[in-house]
Amino acid sequence: MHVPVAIIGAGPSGSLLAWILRQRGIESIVFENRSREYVEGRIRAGVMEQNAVDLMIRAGIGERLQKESMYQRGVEIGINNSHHFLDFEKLIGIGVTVYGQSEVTKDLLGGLANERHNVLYETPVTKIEDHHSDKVKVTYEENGVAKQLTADFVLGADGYHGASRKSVPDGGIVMHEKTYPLGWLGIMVKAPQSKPVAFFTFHDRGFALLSMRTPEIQRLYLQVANDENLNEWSDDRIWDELDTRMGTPGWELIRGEIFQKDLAPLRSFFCESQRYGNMFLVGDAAHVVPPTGAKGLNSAFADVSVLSAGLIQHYTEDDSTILDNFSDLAVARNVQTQRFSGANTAKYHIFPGTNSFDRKMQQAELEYLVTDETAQISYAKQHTGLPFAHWPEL
Ligand code: RFL
Ligand code: PHB
Repeated sequence: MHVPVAIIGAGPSGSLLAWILRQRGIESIVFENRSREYVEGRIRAGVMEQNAVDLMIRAGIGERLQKESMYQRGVEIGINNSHHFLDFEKLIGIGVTVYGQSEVTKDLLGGLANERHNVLYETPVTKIEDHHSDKVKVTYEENGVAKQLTADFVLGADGYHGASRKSVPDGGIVMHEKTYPLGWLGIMVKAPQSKPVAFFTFHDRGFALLSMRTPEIQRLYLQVANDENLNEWSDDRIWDELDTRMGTPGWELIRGEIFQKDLAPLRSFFCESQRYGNMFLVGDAAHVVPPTGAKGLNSAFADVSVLSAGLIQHYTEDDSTILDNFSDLAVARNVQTQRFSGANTAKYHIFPGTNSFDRKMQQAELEYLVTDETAQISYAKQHTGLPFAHWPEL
């Protein structure tokens, strides 16, 4: 069998690519290692940039997002228990949107299912070969049986641990990586909102973040070690630690039932090229950022915007200009996102080996940010997201 486009991974990147291409009549098949329920239930990102929101809306899959998402006009920053509001809306006329990644994937995978799109769940891709030919070979495992097809293009949207990037021979793509001895202990909580915006805190006991998913469901994080034992964190210990790092007189962090606890180790990683022959890499397959900047899902959607624009131009106008520029455009944006996410991580976290001088400089950096309007404008522009280089014609 030969298909125009084989997409590996049905996370946000792969499912949005399949959805957009489908709107323009470009046929694709999607391979997903896990079940649909698993992908839809994966609690991850929560904050979307306006461009990511607009892409969903333009693609005709943003109806529920427009109804149920929560717009936020800025963020709050805590510096050793004093709270400061940065009003992005006032500074640059734009805020961010809260809509859980699990809602994004439910919308996209639901949309694809309604249109009977070919998404093969629990069907891992095991091998990709002949990247430089116009028949890239994909081997996958369906019900335990190895099968093969060929494609004009393979889109590697299979996340950091996926098969697509690993299929590139050594040296085929230059990669850069930094791991941190830090993790985020995340909780999902049934409780009303304690603040109308996300709250990032710098504290002598480490970083903490208050975010949200819906008016009734809150998402909170604590900086811990990357190999932290979650069994040592009772609900009471988590709440007490959050209170210590976030609390201030006159404000109360509202507690509630914790219905999920998870640990996310922090990582920075990117590929210097997002193309190898006729295979393109998008989203976490090509780059991972520490979550402090809320950029992972948004960078994935920026990649998808340019790549889908390129594939649509290629198939409908027989013009490969955008496709041929995809990798350079994607990498240029993603390097900037790495810089912002890394710098934002460095502002707040306590790193092993950090001394009192380093901590005072971190604090001074944040104090400058919360008092200087020029610094705030620059921060707001980066937090709310860089432009997308191309948009698909829909
Ligand atoms: P995903 O979501 O990892 O999806 C890849 C899919 O590929 C499948 N797969 C395979 N399928 C077939 N064959 C194989 N061999 C395969 N190998 C893997 C996997 O099962 C999976 O379904 O990558 P994608 O689509 O590129 O999406 C990226 C985002 O998930 C990620 O960047 C964000 O979640 C990052 N992130 C955040 N991003 C934001 O923009 N805003 C946020 O607020 C935000 N918060 C976060 C985050 C990530 C976090 N963690 C857990 C790392 C908060 C956290 C805690
Ligand atoms: C989240 O809501 O999960 C979230 C918000 C902001 C971040 C990271 C994660 O920077």
